[in-house]
Amino acid sequence: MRPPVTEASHVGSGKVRELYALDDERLLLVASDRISTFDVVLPTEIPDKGRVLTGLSGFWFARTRDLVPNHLIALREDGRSTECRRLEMLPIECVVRGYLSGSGWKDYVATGEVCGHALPDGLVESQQLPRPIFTPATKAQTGHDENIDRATAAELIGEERFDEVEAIALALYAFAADYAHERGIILADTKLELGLDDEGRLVLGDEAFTPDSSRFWRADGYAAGATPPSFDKQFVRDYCESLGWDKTYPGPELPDDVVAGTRARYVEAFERLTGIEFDAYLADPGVVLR
Ligand code: Q0N
Repeated sequence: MRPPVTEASHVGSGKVRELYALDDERLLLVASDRISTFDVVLPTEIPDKGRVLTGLSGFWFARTRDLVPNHLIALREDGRSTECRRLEMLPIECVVRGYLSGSGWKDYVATGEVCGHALPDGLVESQQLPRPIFTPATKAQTGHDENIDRATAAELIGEERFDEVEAIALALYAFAADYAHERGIILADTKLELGLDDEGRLVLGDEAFTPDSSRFWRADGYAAGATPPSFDKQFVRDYCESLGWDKTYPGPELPDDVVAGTRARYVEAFERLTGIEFDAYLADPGVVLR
Protein backbone atom coordinates (compact mmCIF):
# COMPACT_ATOMS: atom_id res chain seq x y z
CA MET A 1 0.00 0.00 0.00
CA ARG A 2 1.32 3.49 -0.86
CA PRO A 3 2.46 5.42 2.22
CA PRO A 4 -0.28 7.93 2.98
CA VAL A 5 2.25 10.53 4.11
CA THR A 6 5.40 10.84 2.05
CA GLU A 7 7.60 11.67 5.07
CA ALA A 8 6.33 8.66 6.99
CA SER A 9 8.57 5.62 6.92
CA HIS A 10 7.13 2.16 6.97
CA VAL A 11 7.95 0.48 10.28
CA GLY A 12 5.97 -2.72 10.13
CA SER A 13 3.21 -4.67 8.54
CA GLY A 14 0.74 -7.31 9.51
CA LYS A 15 -1.27 -9.40 7.08
CA VAL A 16 -3.86 -6.69 6.59
CA ARG A 17 -2.48 -3.55 8.31
CA GLU A 18 0.52 -1.29 7.97
CA LEU A 19 2.37 0.84 10.46
CA TYR A 20 4.27 4.04 9.58
CA ALA A 21 6.36 6.33 11.75
CA LEU A 22 5.08 9.91 11.85
CA ASP A 23 7.80 11.13 14.25
CA ASP A 24 9.61 9.85 17.35
CA GLU A 25 6.45 9.71 19.41
CA ARG A 26 3.73 8.93 16.91
CA LEU A 27 2.79 6.13 14.50
CA LEU A 28 0.16 5.85 11.81
CA LEU A 29 -1.76 2.57 11.80
CA VAL A 30 -3.51 1.99 8.48
CA ALA A 31 -6.14 -0.73 8.10
CA SER A 32 -6.42 -2.07 4.55
CA ASP A 33 -9.45 -3.76 2.97
CA ARG A 34 -7.56 -7.03 2.68
CA ILE A 35 -9.14 -10.11 4.22
CA SER A 36 -7.54 -13.35 5.33
CA THR A 37 -9.16 -16.70 5.78
CA PHE A 38 -7.54 -19.94 6.89
CA ASP A 39 -4.44 -17.75 7.48
CA VAL A 40 -4.19 -16.78 3.80
CA VAL A 41 -4.69 -13.20 2.55
CA LEU A 42 -7.05 -13.37 -0.42
CA PRO A 43 -6.48 -11.49 -3.69
CA THR A 44 -9.91 -9.81 -3.48
CA GLU A 45 -10.54 -6.92 -1.08
CA ILE A 46 -13.71 -6.17 0.92
CA PRO A 47 -14.52 -2.48 0.33
CA ASP A 48 -14.55 -0.46 3.56
CA LYS A 49 -13.42 -3.37 5.76
CA GLY A 50 -10.46 -1.32 7.02
CA ARG A 51 -12.77 1.61 7.83
CA VAL A 52 -15.14 -0.64 9.76
CA LEU A 53 -12.27 -2.00 11.86
CA THR A 54 -10.71 1.42 12.44
CA GLY A 55 -14.08 2.90 13.44
CA LEU A 56 -14.85 0.02 15.80
CA SER A 57 -11.44 0.30 17.47
CA GLY A 58 -11.92 4.04 17.93
CA PHE A 59 -15.36 3.42 19.39
CA TRP A 60 -14.00 0.97 21.97
CA PHE A 61 -10.95 3.11 22.78
CA ALA A 62 -13.24 6.05 23.56
CA ARG A 63 -15.40 3.89 25.86
CA THR A 64 -12.66 2.02 27.74
CA ARG A 65 -10.23 4.83 28.49
CA ASP A 66 -11.29 4.88 32.15
CA LEU A 67 -10.37 1.19 32.40
CA VAL A 68 -6.98 1.64 30.74
CA PRO A 69 -5.47 4.47 28.68
CA ASN A 70 -4.96 3.70 24.99
CA HIS A 71 -2.66 4.74 22.14
CA LEU A 72 -5.28 6.60 20.09
CA ILE A 73 -4.40 10.20 19.32
CA ALA A 74 -6.71 10.85 16.37
CA LEU A 75 -8.66 9.20 13.58
CA ARG A 76 -7.83 10.55 10.14
CA GLU A 77 -10.48 11.79 7.74
CA ASP A 78 -9.98 8.73 5.50
CA GLY A 79 -11.59 6.64 8.25
CA ARG A 80 -8.95 3.90 7.98
CA SER A 81 -5.91 5.54 9.60
CA THR A 82 -5.23 6.00 13.29
CA GLU A 83 -2.58 8.34 14.63
CA CYS A 84 -1.29 6.70 17.75
CA ARG A 85 1.29 7.03 20.50
CA ARG A 86 4.40 4.98 20.06
CA LEU A 87 4.66 2.38 22.82
CA GLU A 88 7.03 -0.33 23.87
CA MET A 89 4.81 -3.32 23.17
CA LEU A 90 4.80 -6.23 25.62
CA PRO A 91 6.17 -9.47 24.11
CA ILE A 92 2.91 -11.37 24.70
CA GLU A 93 -0.53 -11.42 23.08
CA CYS A 94 -3.18 -10.74 25.71
CA VAL A 95 -6.00 -13.12 24.88
CA VAL A 96 -9.20 -13.43 26.90
CA ARG A 97 -11.65 -16.26 26.28
CA GLY A 98 -15.23 -16.35 27.47
CA TYR A 99 -16.08 -19.36 25.29
CA LEU A 100 -14.17 -22.48 24.31
CA SER A 101 -13.14 -22.17 20.67
CA GLY A 102 -10.14 -22.22 18.34
CA SER A 103 -6.82 -23.10 19.96
CA GLY A 104 -8.47 -22.98 23.41
CA TRP A 105 -10.81 -25.79 22.43
CA LYS A 106 -7.92 -27.76 20.86
CA ASP A 107 -5.81 -27.42 24.02
CA TYR A 108 -8.75 -28.38 26.25
CA VAL A 109 -9.45 -31.54 24.24
CA ALA A 110 -5.77 -32.50 24.40
CA THR A 111 -5.04 -31.66 28.06
CA GLY A 112 -8.19 -30.54 29.92
CA GLU A 113 -6.48 -27.17 30.41
CA VAL A 114 -5.94 -23.90 28.57
CA CYS A 115 -2.77 -21.96 29.45
CA GLY A 116 -2.64 -23.69 32.82
CA HIS A 117 -6.30 -23.00 33.65
CA ALA A 118 -7.80 -26.35 34.68
CA LEU A 119 -11.35 -26.48 33.32
CA PRO A 120 -14.32 -28.67 34.26
CA ASP A 121 -14.66 -32.02 32.49
CA GLY A 122 -17.24 -32.47 29.76
CA LEU A 123 -17.21 -29.04 28.18
CA VAL A 124 -18.21 -28.99 24.51
CA GLU A 125 -16.88 -26.87 21.65
CA SER A 126 -17.97 -23.20 21.80
CA GLN A 127 -19.40 -23.60 25.30
CA GLN A 128 -19.33 -20.60 27.59
CA LEU A 129 -16.67 -20.95 30.27
CA PRO A 130 -17.60 -20.78 33.97
CA ARG A 131 -15.78 -17.43 33.92
CA PRO A 132 -13.61 -15.70 31.31
CA ILE A 133 -9.94 -16.70 31.43
CA PHE A 134 -6.75 -14.86 30.49
CA THR A 135 -4.85 -17.05 28.01
CA PRO A 136 -1.68 -15.27 26.87
CA ALA A 137 0.27 -16.35 23.81
CA THR A 138 3.72 -15.75 22.44
CA LYS A 139 4.10 -13.44 19.45
CA ALA A 140 5.25 -15.74 16.69
CA GLN A 141 7.23 -13.97 13.95
CA THR A 142 6.06 -16.62 11.53
CA GLY A 143 3.45 -19.30 11.99
CA HIS A 144 1.02 -19.47 14.88
CA ASP A 145 1.14 -17.82 18.28
CA GLU A 146 1.69 -20.38 21.00
CA ASN A 147 -0.50 -20.44 24.10
CA ILE A 148 1.57 -20.11 27.27
CA ASP A 149 0.91 -20.51 30.97
CA ARG A 150 1.32 -17.93 33.72
CA ALA A 151 4.91 -18.95 34.56
CA THR A 152 6.06 -18.67 30.95
CA ALA A 153 4.36 -15.31 30.47
CA ALA A 154 5.79 -14.06 33.77
CA GLU A 155 9.29 -14.93 32.52
CA LEU A 156 8.66 -12.56 29.63
CA ILE A 157 7.03 -9.62 31.46
CA GLY A 158 7.49 -10.28 35.18
CA GLU A 159 4.98 -11.50 37.78
CA GLU A 160 3.79 -8.10 38.90
CA ARG A 161 3.21 -6.91 35.36
CA PHE A 162 1.47 -10.18 34.56
CA ASP A 163 -1.06 -9.67 37.34
CA GLU A 164 -1.71 -6.11 36.20
CA VAL A 165 -2.09 -7.15 32.54
CA GLU A 166 -4.40 -10.05 33.40
CA ALA A 167 -6.69 -7.82 35.47
CA ILE A 168 -6.85 -5.16 32.75
CA ALA A 169 -7.47 -7.68 29.97
CA LEU A 170 -10.27 -9.37 31.93
CA ALA A 171 -11.90 -6.03 32.75
CA LEU A 172 -11.75 -4.91 29.12
CA TYR A 173 -13.23 -8.20 27.92
CA ALA A 174 -16.03 -8.07 30.50
CA PHE A 175 -16.94 -4.55 29.45
CA ALA A 176 -16.95 -5.24 25.70
CA ALA A 177 -18.61 -8.67 25.98
CA ASP A 178 -21.49 -7.24 28.06
CA TYR A 179 -21.87 -4.30 25.70
CA ALA A 180 -21.87 -6.57 22.63
CA HIS A 181 -24.27 -9.07 24.19
CA GLU A 182 -26.86 -6.33 24.76
CA ARG A 183 -26.62 -5.73 21.00
CA GLY A 184 -27.04 -9.36 19.99
CA ILE A 185 -23.40 -10.25 19.48
CA ILE A 186 -21.34 -12.76 21.45
CA LEU A 187 -17.70 -11.79 21.89
CA ALA A 188 -16.35 -15.33 22.22
CA ASP A 189 -12.74 -14.28 22.69
CA THR A 190 -10.42 -11.40 21.94
CA LYS A 191 -6.75 -10.58 21.48
CA LEU A 192 -5.44 -7.35 22.96
CA GLU A 193 -2.01 -5.78 22.68
CA LEU A 194 -0.68 -3.76 25.56
CA GLY A 195 2.42 -1.63 25.68
CA LEU A 196 4.23 0.75 27.99
CA ASP A 197 4.42 4.51 27.58
CA ASP A 198 7.60 6.45 28.35
CA GLU A 199 6.67 6.49 32.04
CA GLY A 200 6.17 2.73 32.24
CA ARG A 201 2.38 2.85 32.37
CA LEU A 202 0.32 0.18 30.63
CA VAL A 203 -1.47 1.44 27.52
CA LEU A 204 -3.82 -0.42 25.19
CA GLY A 205 -2.50 -0.42 21.61
CA ASP A 206 -3.19 -1.98 18.23
CA GLU A 207 -6.85 -2.54 17.32
CA ALA A 208 -9.44 -3.48 19.92
CA PHE A 209 -12.60 -5.60 19.77
CA THR A 210 -12.75 -5.77 16.00
CA PRO A 211 -13.84 -8.84 14.02
CA ASP A 212 -10.16 -9.41 13.07
CA SER A 213 -8.95 -9.44 16.67
CA SER A 214 -11.97 -11.18 18.18
CA ARG A 215 -14.48 -13.95 17.51
CA PHE A 216 -17.92 -12.45 16.98
CA TRP A 217 -20.94 -14.75 16.89
CA ARG A 218 -24.60 -13.88 16.43
CA ALA A 219 -26.31 -14.35 19.82
CA ASP A 220 -29.53 -15.64 18.24
CA GLY A 221 -28.76 -19.04 16.84
CA TYR A 222 -25.76 -19.59 19.11
CA ALA A 223 -25.52 -23.17 20.33
CA ALA A 224 -22.70 -24.94 22.11
CA GLY A 225 -21.43 -28.20 20.64
CA ALA A 226 -20.37 -26.99 17.21
CA THR A 227 -18.44 -24.14 15.58
CA PRO A 228 -20.88 -21.21 15.30
CA PRO A 229 -20.73 -19.33 11.98
CA SER A 230 -18.28 -16.43 12.05
CA PHE A 231 -20.25 -13.17 12.09
CA ASP A 232 -18.07 -11.57 9.42
CA LYS A 233 -16.21 -14.23 7.43
CA GLN A 234 -18.73 -17.04 7.07
CA PHE A 235 -19.61 -16.33 3.41
CA VAL A 236 -15.92 -16.24 2.57
CA ARG A 237 -15.22 -19.49 4.40
CA ASP A 238 -18.25 -21.26 2.90
CA TYR A 239 -17.28 -20.12 -0.59
CA CYS A 240 -13.66 -21.22 -0.12
CA GLU A 241 -14.78 -24.60 1.23
CA SER A 242 -17.13 -25.06 -1.76
CA LEU A 243 -14.12 -24.76 -4.09
CA GLY A 244 -12.14 -27.49 -2.40
CA TRP A 245 -9.18 -25.05 -2.21
CA ASP A 246 -6.21 -26.53 -0.32
CA LYS A 247 -5.76 -23.37 1.86
CA THR A 248 -2.31 -22.55 0.55
CA TYR A 249 -1.25 -19.43 -1.34
CA PRO A 250 -2.55 -18.04 -3.53
CA GLY A 251 -6.13 -18.00 -2.27
CA PRO A 252 -9.11 -17.74 -4.63
CA GLU A 253 -10.65 -14.54 -6.01
CA LEU A 254 -14.04 -13.91 -4.42
CA PRO A 255 -17.16 -13.44 -6.58
CA ASP A 256 -19.13 -10.18 -6.32
CA ASP A 257 -21.98 -11.64 -4.25
CA VAL A 258 -19.54 -12.99 -1.62
CA VAL A 259 -17.79 -9.60 -1.48
CA ALA A 260 -21.10 -7.74 -1.14
CA GLY A 261 -22.44 -10.12 1.51
CA THR A 262 -19.23 -9.93 3.50
CA ARG A 263 -19.07 -6.13 3.32
CA ALA A 264 -22.67 -6.05 4.57
CA ARG A 265 -21.72 -8.22 7.57
CA TYR A 266 -18.86 -5.90 8.54
CA VAL A 267 -21.12 -2.87 8.25
CA GLU A 268 -23.82 -4.67 10.24
CA ALA A 269 -21.33 -5.46 13.02
CA PHE A 270 -20.26 -1.80 13.08
CA GLU A 271 -23.83 -0.48 13.23
CA ARG A 272 -25.10 -3.01 15.78
CA LEU A 273 -22.19 -2.45 18.14
CA THR A 274 -21.85 1.31 17.83
CA GLY A 275 -25.49 2.27 17.20
CA ILE A 276 -24.04 4.66 14.59
CA GLU A 277 -24.86 4.55 10.88
CA PHE A 278 -21.78 3.59 8.90
CA ASP A 279 -22.46 6.43 6.43
CA ALA A 280 -22.24 8.88 9.33
CA TYR A 281 -18.81 7.43 10.15
CA LEU A 282 -17.67 7.82 6.54
CA ALA A 283 -18.82 11.46 6.57
CA ASP A 284 -17.06 12.17 9.87
CA PRO A 285 -14.97 9.44 11.55
CA GLY A 286 -14.97 11.47 14.77
CA VAL A 287 -18.56 10.36 15.46
CA VAL A 288 -17.33 7.14 17.06
CA LEU A 289 -15.31 9.02 19.65
CA ARG A 290 -18.17 11.10 21.06
C1 Q0N B 1 3.12 -2.05 17.33
N1 Q0N B 1 2.43 -3.99 16.59
C2 Q0N B 1 1.61 -5.16 16.36
C3 Q0N B 1 -0.27 -3.09 12.98
C4 Q0N B 1 -0.03 -4.13 14.05
N2 Q0N B 1 1.36 2.07 19.46
C5 Q0N B 1 2.37 1.23 19.08
N3 Q0N B 1 3.62 1.55 19.40
C6 Q0N B 1 4.64 0.76 19.06
N4 Q0N B 1 4.47 -0.38 18.39
C7 Q0N B 1 3.24 -0.77 18.03
C8 Q0N B 1 2.13 0.03 18.35
C9 Q0N B 1 0.80 -0.31 17.99
N5 Q0N B 1 -0.25 -0.59 17.66
C10 Q0N B 1 2.10 -2.93 17.32
N6 Q0N B 1 3.64 -3.83 16.12
C11 Q0N B 1 4.11 -2.64 16.57
C12 Q0N B 1 1.59 -5.65 14.98
N7 Q0N B 1 1.32 -4.64 13.99
C13 Q0N B 1 1.63 -5.08 12.67
C14 Q0N B 1 1.40 -3.99 11.64
O1 Q0N B 1 0.08 -3.55 11.71
